[in-house]
Amino acid sequence: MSTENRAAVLHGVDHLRLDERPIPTPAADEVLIAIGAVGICGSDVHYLKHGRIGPFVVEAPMVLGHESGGTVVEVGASVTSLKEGDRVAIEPGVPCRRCTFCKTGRYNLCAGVRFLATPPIDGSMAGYIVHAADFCYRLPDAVGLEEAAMLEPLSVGIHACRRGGVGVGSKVLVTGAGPIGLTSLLAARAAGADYVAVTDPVEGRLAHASRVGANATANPGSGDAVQELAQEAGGFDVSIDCSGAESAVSDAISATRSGGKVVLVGLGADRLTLPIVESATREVDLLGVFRYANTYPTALSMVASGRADVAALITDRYPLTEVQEAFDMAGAASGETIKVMVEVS
Ligand code: NAD
Ligand code: 572
Ligand code: ZN
Repeated sequence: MSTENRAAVLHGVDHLRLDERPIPTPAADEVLIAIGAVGICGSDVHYLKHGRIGPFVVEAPMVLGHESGGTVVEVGASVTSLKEGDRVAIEPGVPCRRCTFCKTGRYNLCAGVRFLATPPIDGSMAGYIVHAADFCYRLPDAVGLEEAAMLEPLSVGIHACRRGGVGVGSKVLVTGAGPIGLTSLLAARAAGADYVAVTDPVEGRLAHASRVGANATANPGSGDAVQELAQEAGGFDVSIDCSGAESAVSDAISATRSGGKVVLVGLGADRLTLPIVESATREVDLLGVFRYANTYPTALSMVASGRADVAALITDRYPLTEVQEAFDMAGAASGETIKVMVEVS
């Protein structure tokens, strides 16, 4: 075990630095984890570029990263579920466990959740972190640490599909082909969807969607492309917006069959002008998504069994020493880049 703990610390807008941090000591119910791989999420890039997301303001130096996998190097006094040497996926949000939301299983809605790399909580882009043992999931040998990191964005896709009731035979529209749109596609496929169409204005992203299993793709900028997709499908049972774009959510409502569901994953502007009368009178339900709950075991099973090829979404890799370059790549608006992975040890 190294005695160093180098961490990617956000000090202010466009000011990311590798700092040396003390190696933390696990509490009784925690484990100390040597981090192996951390995916860069759009929220990490947003905090770096703007120093905040809505009311969440970075007011003190904060370690970035919340999509991570690593190896347990020490266990707290009361931990029996894990041992030194276990490789784990880290679920980044640890809720209070006591409120009504926690007690009824909707712990993603807990107001007391501590989520990695959401201010003021430090993230996981570091040599070592401590984490609640029951929010760490032991990996089978066949699942690597990069795939473990990918269980996090896959969880968002699984939760979106669950919210929309995606199942065997569903016809699904995904608007937005970034990492979250593509994990929603993978999750829909794994849940048994028959037909998944994906839209995005960026051709390179549509090409990636086709490679990982989209049945059809369309550029929303070209004529009536989304309407034509809807006609071909006979109306989508479930549409999942993963863009936050007003026009995409509008398209999603119009493309969904009467009685179907639109799942709002993408978060863009605070207020959107939408065809709300159409949504109401055709009973197209609009459903919110806030992260996920109870998804990690399912995500791990999907990946371990080969039903969700999350590795196919990893387009770029950098060592921690080149973390600035990694963020430059993640922030560049390139259709070729989907998920940038930072290799820590
Ligand atoms: P991303 O920016 O990489 O992907 C968004 C994609 O939407 C881009 O490829 C963009 O070209 C595309 N897009 C833009 N306008 C479009 C349109 N009119 N029609 C179709 N596609 C369009 O982001 P991501 O990391 O994939 O995340 C997607 C969204 O999900 C973001 O808004 C993010 O904040 C949000 N998110 C929400 C939750 C949640 O809990 N609700 C969790 C994770 C991410
Ligand atoms: O993987 C979790 C995740 N959640 C995102 C974005 C990216 N990754 N969300 C969008 C921002 N919200 S938030 O409530 N917030 C900054 C805490 O606006 C959380 C969900
Ligand atoms: Zn994220």
